[in-house]
Amino acid sequence: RADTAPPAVAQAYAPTAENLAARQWFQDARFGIFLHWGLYSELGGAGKMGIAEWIMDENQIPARHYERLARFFNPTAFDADAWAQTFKAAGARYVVITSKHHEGFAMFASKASPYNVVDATPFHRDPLAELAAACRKAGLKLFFYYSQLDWHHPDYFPQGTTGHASERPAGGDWDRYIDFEQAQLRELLTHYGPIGGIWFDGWWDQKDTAMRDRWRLDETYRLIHSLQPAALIGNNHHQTPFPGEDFQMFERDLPGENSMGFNKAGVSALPLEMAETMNGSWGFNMIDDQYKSTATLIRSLVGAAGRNANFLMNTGPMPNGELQPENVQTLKEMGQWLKRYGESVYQTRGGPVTPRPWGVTTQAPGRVYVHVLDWKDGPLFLPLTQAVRKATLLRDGSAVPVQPRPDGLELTLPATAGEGMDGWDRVIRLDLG
Ligand code: FHN
Repeated sequence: RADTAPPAVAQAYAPTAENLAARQWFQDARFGIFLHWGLYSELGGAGKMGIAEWIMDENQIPARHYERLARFFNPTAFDADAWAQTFKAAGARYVVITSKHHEGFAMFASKASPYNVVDATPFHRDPLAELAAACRKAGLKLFFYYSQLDWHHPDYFPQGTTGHASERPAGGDWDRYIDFEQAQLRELLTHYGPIGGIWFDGWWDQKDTAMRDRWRLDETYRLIHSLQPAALIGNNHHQTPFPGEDFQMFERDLPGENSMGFNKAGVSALPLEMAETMNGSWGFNMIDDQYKSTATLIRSLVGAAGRNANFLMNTGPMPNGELQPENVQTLKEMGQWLKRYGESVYQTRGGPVTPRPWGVTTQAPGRVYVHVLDWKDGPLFLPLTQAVRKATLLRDGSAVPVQPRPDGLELTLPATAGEGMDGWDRVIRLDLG
């Protein structure tokens, strides 16, 4: 079967007015923070391949041994308000946190399984409840990541394509697993106030098995939308969106690019999002110090906006519950850039000019922003035929000479790129009309 065929159970879906409004909000937001936090965070990426949150699979740790990590999970320095303030100052408008990753451990109070942060750890606190309250106070929307793949639940059977076979039970009741998943989603959608949405991952684990059509996606999506119609559903299945989904994400790729080898799906008409790491890992990785520079991350944010997509940037909290200091510094710098240049990103849409080798454009009513990311010298041609009333360099408001051409216009860029953060993206604002 073709990878892109929707699952057989899919039915038609008509989003509600609240949901459509939430999609607009989502697109206006443009910048979110992703958090991978779980038992794996304690081990700091010391697995065979260093993908921190995959250590259970990488090292083939049997569930009965891995479970012991819960006894030591005690991130007493976790301060949800401090996190929310850091994200807010970075210019983010929403937060997505792992409520359960592939390891199967619930980072929230769950009656559906004792394998959760409140019942199984000495911490006994519900970090998602604390974060929900802090985000609400700070004016950030909170989304929950939820892994459909589960290396711990005995009914997650047969094992899928990830290969985590170590001491897995040799049988299981798949429908019981889906009931469990839905029970946890019900908890997430009823105990934390209005949430931004559910960010699914792990469906791909069973895409090549007989279980592919047995996820009961329709039922699960209907449950979510009936509990919170405005909650947006996205599923990182790397395929063209299925009915019932409200946005499409691309993992570590700008929409339409496929440098990772698994984002083969076409770009849909739904709101878009690109998820990216700050070093090479999603979960906290103490041995990976290949941090991307602030300039690189801003360029990804701008590249995403120019392709009409949000930028969801990940950080992996440390075992004590604090954010990594290296990441906090970068977040601060992103906030400084967004303070100056935010109008060219927030509440814009991609275009009107399609992405070019030199950069991208974003637009808002009556305005176009030209983001010049790579340019050596000479005039820059823009295939834009609308009349331009005024062209200004956003960094200091100085006028940019515009020369009309029959098929567009030519901009004369300043001879030098700006200093420091002003040099990451030369933004020119065109006022139309
Ligand atoms: O396997 C996961 C991975 O650990 C991480 O959560 C990323 C985030 O987009 N998604 C999965 C791979 O597609």
